[in-house]
Amino acid sequence: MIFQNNTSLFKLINHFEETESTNDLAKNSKNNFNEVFITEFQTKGRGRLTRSWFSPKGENLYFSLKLIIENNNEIYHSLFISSVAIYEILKNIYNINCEIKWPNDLLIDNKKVCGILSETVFGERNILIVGIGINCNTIDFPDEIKNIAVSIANKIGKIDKTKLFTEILENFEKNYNFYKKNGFDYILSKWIEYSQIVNRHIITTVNGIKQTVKVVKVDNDGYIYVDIDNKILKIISGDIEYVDSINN
Ligand code: BT5
Repeated sequence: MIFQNNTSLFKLINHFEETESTNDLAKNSKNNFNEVFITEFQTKGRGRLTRSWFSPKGENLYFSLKLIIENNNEIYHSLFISSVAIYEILKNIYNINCEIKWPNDLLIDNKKVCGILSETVFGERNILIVGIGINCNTIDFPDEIKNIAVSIANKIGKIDKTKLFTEILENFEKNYNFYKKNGFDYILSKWIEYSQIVNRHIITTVNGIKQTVKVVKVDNDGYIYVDIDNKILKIISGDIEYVDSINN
């Protein structure tokens, strides 16, 4: 399979038939430039914490962007750039109604089509790894995730995943270059629009208790703030669920 790179941001696309996790390949690379690792099959695809990522052979996209970063703000910001870039391709080129779920999952009909796992390596040069899994052509998911996972094929039929990959990389570069030149504001405003998160009710765990709360704002860095008994609280990490769905 040929994965084409039309960007100048990434110097190399490293393609593997099989690997444990593309994030590990990216982590272990000694190359001193931005590059991408992509595979047909992951034997130990990872989610956040200790979760796993269902990665059947040949069907979907599993890849990691390895980016050399200049300052630490770029870590969090680049994740928003990724979800914005993927959203725009799905929506504008494939005509799929999707939404971004904080911090950077992508949902179709409230089910997950894409997950993003970021990892960092600090050293002489600091490296950000953005691991992206997109369900492209899987039709049937295993029982454990069949109620929460969806593929592009489930929505619009099978697609050419190599084409989707090239489109996403190009749009990532476009948004990334814009960000490097102009800062995070515009990317964040797009992310807020695509997630429609402000004023929405979410379920999240606060102080160990799962509760439904309303999002009141997103700050300049993309952190969300919720209203809990008239106290405003910043959510830094964790999982959220949307209570009310949007019609876009
Ligand atoms: C994520 O974790 O959503 C990040 C997934 C990142 C996967 C990519 S693939 C390329 C790169 N290499 C890797 O090893 N990883 C990255 P999290 O938010 O923790 O979600 C994981 C949870 O989503 C699991 O516990 C399941 O419930 C569910 N899940 C697992 N596989 C799924 C899939 N293919 N589609 C939708 N949901 C899935």
